[in-house]
Amino acid sequence: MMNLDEIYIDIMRLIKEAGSMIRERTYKSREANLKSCDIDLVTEWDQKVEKLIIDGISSKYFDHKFIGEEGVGGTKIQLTETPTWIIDPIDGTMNFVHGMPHSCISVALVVNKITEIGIVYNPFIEQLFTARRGKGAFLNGGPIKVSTEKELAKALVMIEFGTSRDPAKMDAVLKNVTHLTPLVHGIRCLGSAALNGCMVALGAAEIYYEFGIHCWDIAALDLIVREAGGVTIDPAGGPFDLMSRRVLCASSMELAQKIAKELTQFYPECD
Ligand code: LIP
Repeated sequence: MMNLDEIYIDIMRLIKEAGSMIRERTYKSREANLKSCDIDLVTEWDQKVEKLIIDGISSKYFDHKFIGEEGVGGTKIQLTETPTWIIDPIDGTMNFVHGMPHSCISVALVVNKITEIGIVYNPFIEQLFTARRGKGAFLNGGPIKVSTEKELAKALVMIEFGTSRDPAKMDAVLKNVTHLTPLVHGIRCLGSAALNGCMVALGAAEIYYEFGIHCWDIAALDLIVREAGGVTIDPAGGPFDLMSRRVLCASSMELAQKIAKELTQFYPECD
């Protein structure tokens, strides 16, 4: 029998430790290595944070599995019924490298393919978003709720440009910006998928969508948004698939379906 209360205390301790580790580093070095292309970055701190969390959890929970952005756990991306931690050690690595204080640690625990815990922690401006299934969503311990706005014309929409220079993908991104700009209240981009989603949970924005993200970018935000009263669906309007590399979250299903109808779709290869 899993003791989720105890697991939650353990992961919070590790995330706080990881946050203290990276908080000091952001302005000190702009060094980064490249992954899939010149805008897909990794720093030594991404790897250190992922290792700290995996080592900390696996020293106590021997059967837990890990899907981490940096592959420190060595496992390939495969979501099974086994308790699995989905970890983005630094979401918003580009921001981190530039010293822009919008990066976070994003961690979710998925058991039997159901997300039980979601945590997004921005240690640079001390924003800790947390959710446990069925228990609501919180910012720094205080409950948060999505916005009640139902009009697309009054909705603030979080978007991203992503970490790929694939021309087909960029074409879809830019078409959407051009098409949506006159239809919505405003368009914003924080440079972190997880923090964009948390803005919807907080009620500070109504919509966030992206094509090309990975499961580690969105696993935690999905639970946080739903626990704050919002929805997460596929950007074409169907059910959300964590491994599809497509996400649309919104403060209501009504608003989610309204924007889904307006989007030029892009279908990346799945995780
Ligand atoms: C990135 C996000 C960025 C999003 C990319 C990617 P990384 O994660 O922060 O906002 O557009 O799709 O998910 O590489 O910084 O962890």
